[in-house]
Amino acid sequence: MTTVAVLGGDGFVGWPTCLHLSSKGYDVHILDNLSRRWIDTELGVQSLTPMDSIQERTRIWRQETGRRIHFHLIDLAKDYEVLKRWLSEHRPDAIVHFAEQRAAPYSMKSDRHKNYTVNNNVNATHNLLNAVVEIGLDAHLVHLGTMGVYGYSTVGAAIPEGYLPVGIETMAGEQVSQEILYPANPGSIYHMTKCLDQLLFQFYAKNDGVRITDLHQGIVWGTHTDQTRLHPQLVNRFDYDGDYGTVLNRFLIQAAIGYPLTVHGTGGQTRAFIHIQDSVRCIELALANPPTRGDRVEIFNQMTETHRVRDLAALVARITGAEVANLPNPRKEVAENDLVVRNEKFLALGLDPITLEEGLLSEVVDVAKKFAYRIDRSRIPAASAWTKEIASTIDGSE
Ligand code: USQ
Repeated sequence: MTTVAVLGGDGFVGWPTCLHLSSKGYDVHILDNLSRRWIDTELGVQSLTPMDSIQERTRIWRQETGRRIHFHLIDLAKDYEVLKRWLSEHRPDAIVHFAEQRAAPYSMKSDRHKNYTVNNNVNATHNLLNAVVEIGLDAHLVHLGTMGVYGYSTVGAAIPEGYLPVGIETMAGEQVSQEILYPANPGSIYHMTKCLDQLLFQFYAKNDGVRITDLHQGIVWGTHTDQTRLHPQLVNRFDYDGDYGTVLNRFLIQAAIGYPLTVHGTGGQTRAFIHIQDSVRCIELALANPPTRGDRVEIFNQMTETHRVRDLAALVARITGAEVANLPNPRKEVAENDLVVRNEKFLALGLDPITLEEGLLSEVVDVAKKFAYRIDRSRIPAASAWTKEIASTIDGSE
């Protein structure tokens, strides 16, 4: 049986990944400090869906399927020695690393939130790499990165999967070509930490031969997977608030409760998307196709389609009859951009993408209607401003 450690296995993509891998026969160990639950408490919000404790979730999974998922309360960023001891005792074959603060607006809330996000994310990744090398563990490390490392320039050229071929002229006037890591261009402190992660991976792959796959994931939408549907207590978390809710899921929840869809600015931002079911399938595919020791970091673009924010709002409005509101944008980002992304590598491995279709969109609206009584409407607006200037403009407009 292949043992996989899922770091951050209690989160929005982590939990359905654990269920998916367990159903595929992996021996799954969750390492998590439950920080996401503490942040809910800090922000005074809760998942739209009622979530049980992690221990209760794993108990229900065992009851329903006979399979065990183990839980270990470990803080990767703070407890280096505990992490190292756990890895040397369990020696997992593979490690999936989700254990980072993943919301851009949360990372921009205040100087404290910036520090927390940088310290937590960079230390977690470095502690992990450091420990793996120190104990001589040849585990395949699969990291959940982000499409946001590329940035959203308006050039319009297709974004390759991680590496960019560049032509350079030698001193002798000869043209040579070289592949470089695509230039990092983060749009938030959170996205910046994922850019820093990339450098850590490059170094440890080169210096110590660590086998690493970095998944540059787009915005996840949807809530259920085949396994979370099995029992009400296996339900996934579902964020709707202005910090953790992501754009399409927010629009669907807003539509369900008659709240005007919160489009930032003109809604000309184009982003990459992937359904949660495809997200967990991609992680399975990545685990099944590890790089060889000594290879460079393997990078996949984990997305299936691109959409413009205002087009998504128009689609949700058409299906549900919701109104659209164009709000001042709290973020510093390009107002209008095109986005073309290469994703052939997952398609070649057999990914059959789930694309936006009304049935799946309506399913999310139905989930939101079912739990609408849990929504605090005052937590819907996105209140984290990217700069002090933007904060004063937004405050002034209210
Ligand atoms: N937006 C709106 N209205 C809203 C919320 C967002 O117009 O109510 C806009 C934002 O201004 C932005 C776009 O929608 O232009 C995407 O925002 P988002 O909150 O859906 O996504 P983002 O902050 O980029 O972060 C999310 C996840 C993050 C992941 C990233 C993938 O929280 O963990 O890495 O998506 S990506 O966007 O491809 O970098």
